[in-house]
Amino acid sequence: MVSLSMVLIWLAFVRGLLPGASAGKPEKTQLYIGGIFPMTGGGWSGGQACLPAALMALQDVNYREDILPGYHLNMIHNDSECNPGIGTNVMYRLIYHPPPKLMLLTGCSSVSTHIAEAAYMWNLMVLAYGSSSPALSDRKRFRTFFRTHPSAVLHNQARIRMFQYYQWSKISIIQETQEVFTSTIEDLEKRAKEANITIATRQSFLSDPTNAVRSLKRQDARIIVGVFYEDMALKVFCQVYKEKMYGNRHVWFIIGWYPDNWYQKVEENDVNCTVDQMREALQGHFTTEMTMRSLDDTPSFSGLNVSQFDEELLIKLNNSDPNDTPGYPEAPLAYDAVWALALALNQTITRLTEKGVNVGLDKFTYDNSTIFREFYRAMDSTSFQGVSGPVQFLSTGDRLTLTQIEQMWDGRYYKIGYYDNKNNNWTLNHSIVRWNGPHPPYDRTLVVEDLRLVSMELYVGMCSSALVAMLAAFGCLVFNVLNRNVRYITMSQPGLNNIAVLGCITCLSCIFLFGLDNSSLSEDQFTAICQARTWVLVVGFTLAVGSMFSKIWRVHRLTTRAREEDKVVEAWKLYALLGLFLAVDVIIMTVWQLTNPMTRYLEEFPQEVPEGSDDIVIQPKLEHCTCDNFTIWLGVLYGYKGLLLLFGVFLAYETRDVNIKDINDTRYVGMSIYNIVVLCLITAPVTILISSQQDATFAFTSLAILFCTVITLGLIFIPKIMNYKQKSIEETSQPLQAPGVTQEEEEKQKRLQEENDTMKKQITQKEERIRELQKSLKELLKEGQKMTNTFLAPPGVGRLQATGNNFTRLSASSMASSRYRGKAPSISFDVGNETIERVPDHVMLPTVKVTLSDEPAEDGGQFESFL
Ligand code: ABU
Repeated sequence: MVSLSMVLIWLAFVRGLLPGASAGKPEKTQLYIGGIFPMTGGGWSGGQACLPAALMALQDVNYREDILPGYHLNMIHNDSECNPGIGTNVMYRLIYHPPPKLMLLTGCSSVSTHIAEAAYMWNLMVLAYGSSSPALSDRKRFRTFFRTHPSAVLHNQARIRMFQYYQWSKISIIQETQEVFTSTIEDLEKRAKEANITIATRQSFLSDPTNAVRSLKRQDARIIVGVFYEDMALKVFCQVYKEKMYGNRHVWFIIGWYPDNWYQKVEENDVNCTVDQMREALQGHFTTEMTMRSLDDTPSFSGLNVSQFDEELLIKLNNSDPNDTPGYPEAPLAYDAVWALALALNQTITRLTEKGVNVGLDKFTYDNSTIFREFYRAMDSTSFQGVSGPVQFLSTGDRLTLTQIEQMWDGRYYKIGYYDNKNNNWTLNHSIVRWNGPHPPYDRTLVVEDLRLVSMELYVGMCSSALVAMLAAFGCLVFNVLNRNVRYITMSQPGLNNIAVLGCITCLSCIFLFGLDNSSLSEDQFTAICQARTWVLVVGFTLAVGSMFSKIWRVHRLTTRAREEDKVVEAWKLYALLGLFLAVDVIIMTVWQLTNPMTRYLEEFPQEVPEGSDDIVIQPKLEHCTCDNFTIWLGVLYGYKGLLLLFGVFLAYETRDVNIKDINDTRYVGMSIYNIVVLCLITAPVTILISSQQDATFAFTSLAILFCTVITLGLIFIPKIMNYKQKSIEETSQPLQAPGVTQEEEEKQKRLQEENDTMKKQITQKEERIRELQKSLKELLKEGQKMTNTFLAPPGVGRLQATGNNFTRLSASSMASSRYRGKAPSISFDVGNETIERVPDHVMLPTVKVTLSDEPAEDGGQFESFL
């Protein structure tokens, strides 16, 4: 034990650790620097590896005769706990407790910021071995600040490059509320903007990241940059595990300077997750960190190459696991920082000598700017090969290095590439980059727009039906035109019927337009179709319903007006009425289109997640035609058409019993109007209710149009076609009018024809009656003749006695035909007190009077004859 202590003491003397170690040599002048190391506490406790590295450097510097000859460099240090308050306290103690310190060595950005901001007031330089905050690059604020630790902006350049490479254009950020991280993120935002990368959300937290992580989840963050100290990283990823924000849908980018086993310290940091859970949450995440060890084994100015440095450091760390030691990655920076200041001090001696200032470095005081100025310049121009690589300071006091990118897999970090910030080059070993899923995650949930389209089968079915109906309508039109001179057709207002057919065809063509959607149209085309189909349907409806309305109105006039001249409705008036309806349509539609043109509107439905896909959601959408004040315009149109239909129904009801021969389709037209009203009453509200179901809406609307048109055509034309078939061509094809006969004359002719027919019927009936009476008379005369032969009677007067039971006395009288020529003859029968008289028209017959009596005749019955 004693011998081991002796060896160590000897080594210490040999390495110049102890003052006065160089026994026999002139006493060295002691120089002091202050060291502020974060050894404990939260945040970054990198002092645990950096302090031994710095002490190692001091040893090596003091060992070298050519560096600071005659001086022995000492460091008085204390723990800042990475806490700005404690760090500032340590600084004051170092400053106000002699001896004066030539420089302060710091780590942990939040401490360095406070110290570096104040140090210039004591002519003190600050050299940071462990401060990454980009804020520290502000020379105006941190006038005497240098650092061997590169700025965190170098992370950002590498990150942006990665985002671009994997085509991630939307990222999210979570940060601990510390200036170091805020300034890092500000720089990241600036660079992201330049690279056209969107920051979807930026969450910050002070000590509990729970809500921030939840918020990221709510915002569907996928590519997430997290900047926080190691203790917070544990909390963040425990929450990430709980929120399931890892795996094949997420990529995390965090800081790479935590020790490799940082995630295992769950217990000591009171984190409510197991190591396995942490490992699971961290699987596949990326880290970025500046290279802190030389990439090759080139010996540094100190004589050590990086491997030798690590070996020595391990001894200093008592062979504790470097992966478990905070600050182990930064240890070369602390080693090089001491070398940098030693070399700068060395340079200062030379500079002072050159300037003829014969004052030793030990004469430095906080108000001595001479030494300070030279020291600053020397530091500014420092350039040497360190164990961390080339050490050189920019005008901002920063240092440039490569950025190293690593990925964790199964709890281990693997180097996957480097980014050369100076030359903007990068090398990425793609073969070792792994993903939790089959491909790199997407930077957002892919929202796949799914336009709900009318089913093709339904569209084809409805269009085929519409086509058949249109052909049938066309057939009706042809029939009507070809037989326009057939009396039966002529008397049914064929012109208006033709217009009704055209209206039906127009409405049917709407079915083709209603089914057109995004599958066949562009957005602009759809907007055009929106306008077109409204016009087509409105005009078609008016043509069909308006022409039937005109017809039924004419019949109504004909049957309800008392005066003959009021009954007459000239044909031009019917067409004018139809024209009026169309004009109202055109006015409404034009004003509508000009003030609130119809446009395409996409109705969005709740998103659907397809089975087996985490990255894609389906966003169902449905195209509609709409405009501003759509309901008002619809109300105007429905109101107008509704009134037309309502009035049409009234007229149809009023004329329901009218059966005017040759205005032969009145009743059918009325029925058509009823049918249209009923279908419209059903269709209009139902289509509004089911408007979100494209197939149902299309089917319902199309069927309504089909029913309306087909029933209308059927009611108007089937009876005509049947009638046409029944009647012989000779009967029906007699031309009614000579060419050149006016419509008015035609009407008059029709009325006369009707009257003539009615009278003919009456004549036929009367002729029949006359025939019956003549027959009866003849029989009576025959009977009379017989009786005259039986009984004696004076000439001209006969008396006869009936022997039958039914009547006992019969008298008959007749007048000589010569006396009554030109008057209507009559025959009368007296039965009891009643006389029955019949006067046949147009027949010149003698009057025979026959009296029937129940009483027995005194003379046994008498027959009087005037023949
Ligand atoms: N690499 C450690 C940096 C620590 C800090 O900037 O606070």
